[in-house]
Amino acid sequence: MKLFLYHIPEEVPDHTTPDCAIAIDVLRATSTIAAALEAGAEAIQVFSDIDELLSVSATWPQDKCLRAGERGGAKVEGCDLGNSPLDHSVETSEGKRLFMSTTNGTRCLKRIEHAPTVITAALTTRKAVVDFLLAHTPETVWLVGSGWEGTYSLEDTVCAGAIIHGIMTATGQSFKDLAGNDAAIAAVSLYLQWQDQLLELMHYASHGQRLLRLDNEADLKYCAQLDVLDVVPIQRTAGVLVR
Ligand code: 3SL
Repeated sequence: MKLFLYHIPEEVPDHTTPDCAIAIDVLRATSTIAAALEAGAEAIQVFSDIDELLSVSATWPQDKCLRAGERGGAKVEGCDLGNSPLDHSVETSEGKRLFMSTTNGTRCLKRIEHAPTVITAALTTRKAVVDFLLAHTPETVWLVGSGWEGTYSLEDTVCAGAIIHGIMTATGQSFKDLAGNDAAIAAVSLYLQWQDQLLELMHYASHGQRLLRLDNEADLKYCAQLDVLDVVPIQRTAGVLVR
C-alpha cells in the first residue's frame, strides 16, 4: 500500500486515479457525515451547489429528507440544518437521506468521486478507516484534505497523519514501504507532536478559530475525539455515501 497526502483538492493529480480516495474534513463535513450515518441516516448525498441540492431534495419524500447547507461556517437559508455533527441523533436522522452542501468538504468529495473506492475519514472514525484499509489493502491511497478555500488545514493534515500512523503501527511497515509523498511523512510528524492535544490544536487552527467565533466550541470538542465511531462512510454511486 502507498499512501499519498494531498492537503487540498486542488493538489490532486489530474490524469490518474488511486485505488482508494479518502476525503477528510475534520471541521466539520466528514465528522458530520459519520455522525449522521451513525445516527441511522439512510445515505448522504453531496452537492457543490445549493440550488441543485434544493431542487434534487424537493423530489425526495419530504418525511425522509434532511437538507444541510453551510457557507462560511453558518447555516444556509432554506436548509433544515447547518453542518454540525451534534445535529444528528436517532430522533432527527434515522431512515432519512441527508442532502448536504458545505464550503469545502463536499467540494473535496466531488473532486475524487471518480475513484473506484471513495470513503471519508475524520478523527472520530480513524480506527475504522485504518481497519478498512488493512482489510481491503488498496495499492494506492489518496488522503485528500478539504482545507479552506484552497489553503491547507491543520486538522485535516493531523487526521491524515493519524491514519498513516495507524497503518504503520498495525503493519510494522516504515515510511519507505508506505509513504507515497513527502506530505504523508510530514503529516505523521504533526500527529505525533499533537496526538495528546488534538483539541488544543483545533483551537490554534484557523478554521477552528472561525468556528469558535461562531460559538461552536462544542463542535470542536466533538470533532477532536479519536476513534469513537465504528463507521466508514463509503460512496455507493457518485456523490452518495452510505454506511
Ligand atoms: O468547509 C466545509 O466543508 C465545512 O466543513 C466548513 S464548517 O465547519 O461547516 O464551517
